[in-house]
Amino acid sequence: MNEQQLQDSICQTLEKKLGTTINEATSREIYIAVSSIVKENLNSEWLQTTKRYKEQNPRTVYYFSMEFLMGRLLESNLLNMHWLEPMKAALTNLGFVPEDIFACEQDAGLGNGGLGRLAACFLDSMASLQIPGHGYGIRYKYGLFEQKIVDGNQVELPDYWLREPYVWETKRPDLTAVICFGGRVETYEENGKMKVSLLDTEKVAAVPYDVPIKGYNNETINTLRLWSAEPLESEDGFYAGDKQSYYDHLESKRSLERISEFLYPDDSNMDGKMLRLKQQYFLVSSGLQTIVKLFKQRTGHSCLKLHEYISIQINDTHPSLVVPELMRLLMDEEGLGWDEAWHVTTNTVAYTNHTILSEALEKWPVPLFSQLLPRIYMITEEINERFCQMVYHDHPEYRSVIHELAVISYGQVRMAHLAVVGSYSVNGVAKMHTEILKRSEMKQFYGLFPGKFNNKTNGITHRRWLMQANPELTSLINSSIGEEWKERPKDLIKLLRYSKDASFQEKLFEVKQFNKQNLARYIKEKTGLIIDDRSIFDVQIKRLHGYKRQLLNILYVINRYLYLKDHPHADIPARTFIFGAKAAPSYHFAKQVIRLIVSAADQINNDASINDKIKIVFLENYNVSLAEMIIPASEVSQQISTAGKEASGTGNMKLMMNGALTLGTLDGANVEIKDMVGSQNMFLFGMEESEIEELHRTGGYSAKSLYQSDKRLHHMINQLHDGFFGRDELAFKDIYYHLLRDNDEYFVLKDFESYVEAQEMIDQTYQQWNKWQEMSITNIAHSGKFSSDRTIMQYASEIWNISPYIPVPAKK
Ligand code: T68
Repeated sequence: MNEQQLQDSICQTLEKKLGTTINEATSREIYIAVSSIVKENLNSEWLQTTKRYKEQNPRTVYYFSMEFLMGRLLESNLLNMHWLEPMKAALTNLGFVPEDIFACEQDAGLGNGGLGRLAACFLDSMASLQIPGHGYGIRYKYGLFEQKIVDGNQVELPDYWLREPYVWETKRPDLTAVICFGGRVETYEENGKMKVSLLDTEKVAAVPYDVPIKGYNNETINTLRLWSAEPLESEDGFYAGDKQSYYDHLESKRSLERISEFLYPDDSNMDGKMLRLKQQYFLVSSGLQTIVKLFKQRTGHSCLKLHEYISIQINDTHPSLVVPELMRLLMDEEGLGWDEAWHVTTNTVAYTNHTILSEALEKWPVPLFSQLLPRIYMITEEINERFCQMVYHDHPEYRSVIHELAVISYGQVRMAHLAVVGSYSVNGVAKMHTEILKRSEMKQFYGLFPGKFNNKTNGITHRRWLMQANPELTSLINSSIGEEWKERPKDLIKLLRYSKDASFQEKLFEVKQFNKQNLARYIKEKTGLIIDDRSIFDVQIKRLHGYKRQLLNILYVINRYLYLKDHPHADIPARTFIFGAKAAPSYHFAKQVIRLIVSAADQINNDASINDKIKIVFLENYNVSLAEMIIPASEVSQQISTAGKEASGTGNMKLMMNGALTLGTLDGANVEIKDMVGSQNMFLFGMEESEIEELHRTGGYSAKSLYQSDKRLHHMINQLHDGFFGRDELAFKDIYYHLLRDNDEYFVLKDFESYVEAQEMIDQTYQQWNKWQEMSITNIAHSGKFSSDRTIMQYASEIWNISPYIPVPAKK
């Protein structure tokens, strides 16, 4: 549709569907009108894709994830439909600001951070590459909490994102699955065969809500299917009046609905909560039931061939129950024998690992697991038994460590072991991460199954993170190297020709200024703080965690402040330090770091004696939409995790693609950024992973002696204890103890000096205007490698054995 047609359509929709006119409509009503026009258009193409998949029955991948951090969908749908420009024009003609209309959409925040956002980028890439691939997740009523800062502390508010109807979803009650919890297992013989039945279970309905995932510049629309727990109505809808009282009956119905009520806000500490295990089984069972049913309908084959048509990629261990649940369905429902079912299962499931932090490895206590899922537990025990037998007989070299490898050990079910044993592929998310898995965390499994292990370096969709978030940079790129890069992001490399081009540099600078002004306006609106748009915009935006070392950043800022107080006329450029970070509600240390950042901001932003050389901004409620505004305006990208701890990182890629320069350690995908741009185009610092390993091995680090011998550190750290920045004394004593008493687990003090040097390099380089622009262009030019299109192509060819769909040209 062109601009005029869109305008007419908006006016008509307002009248017919919303009973209002263009003159009276609120922004929200305009948003509803526009998104329903878009949804209607998607629906017909969606049907076509589904029909095609039904007819051709291509090999399909299902991406199982407890998290999909989708953010807003209107703008990305418009972009992928090629309607973005005409729609913006239509809205402008009608007297609205397009960005204000887009902002009426609630973020779908069904994820914690990188892992959830990766799943969303992958959906975009699968559809854009025409790969038959669908997402299966949970339709949480409450997404990740909304963060507010009250009196310097993080406060969590519920994110009731479904308060208003969600335009993009379609409820599919016809595809409802029934999920059974608890009960008891009975075995009996029938025609000489062992049969199993599960009795007296608690049942809940899993109702799917489908969201269309539109590919860029093509006609493919895949599906994100989100399952919602609803009470299972008896056929006539009445209460049958058995053992329970009517009120108990209602009460237990309510408790079943709670299964899909909220997303767990933990990004690493997996403290075994019964409800979370319920959620995991709920997702896995509803997804698998549907897949098996559809497979039989479409192919008419027995499930013996399931793996020839289907791959299931599990996003971390959270959906590992696919292994025993698929075994259950194949054996108990489809009548396959153990060996047949095991062959199918272990050729269907592929597992992605996202972390090596031991506290994030999921384990479930046997009593909890076996009570909630008795049949699944039986199968898991059998998997464990057979696996241990196999190791004992076939790998005598591992006999002495069988207990370390076992799926069930020390009274716990270990989900990572279940995932490795029950899958045909295990991948890490960056080269370095995969190497660490092979070399240390999963060394023994790698010894047993070397062929399963592979690397798939993460990526991000350049459509959302460049074309949508940064239209000004997109136009600049188009006008210099054409538009092929949009479908072949590696073509961004052609920008290298312009790295020293004065006119291109000037234009790039203008684009950055434009985006910085935009962000500065937002900051003023939200916080009242006035930011100098010529200062360096230095950002660290990610979940708050010890290993990500926001503490190192803020300690450095404090140090810079103390220096400026002593040297008010020092010739260093003004810097704005921007933070966005949510802390898990129960993560006390992380919350103290937020408090420290906010307290330092309070003091430093209001100290006139440093001539506005430092501003600190803590932006509340960091989420996808906020990221879309911050990233295009960023100049320094802080990726400063303790080496060996960040599996990959994806913010590093988004920022680089928007021209920010990385201040980072050699960790996760930073290593591959360095391989692309060279260390001369980044600011690297800190110990390398091997050095840290060595320190761990030798026990050769004492944070206390460093503190005692380094005057600068001594002075700064004492202030944490003495309450200089606190509202009360001892406000930051836990940070103080973390550093000194607990020996600085993440080597903040150890890396401090090297970090300061890298920061000084940034100050110097920023003052060499041309050099900075050249480095920035070089980073953008090399960022094509980090498009999730590349990642998905690798998953498709190396794990899923799926080729992109290439439509047959119509006959003339
Ligand atoms: C992140 N993991 C990695 N986990 O930390 C990051 N965990 O390095 C990587 O780039 C990203 O995954 C994508 O691969 C997470 O985001 C979680 O959010 C999480 C959620 C629940 C439980 C455990």
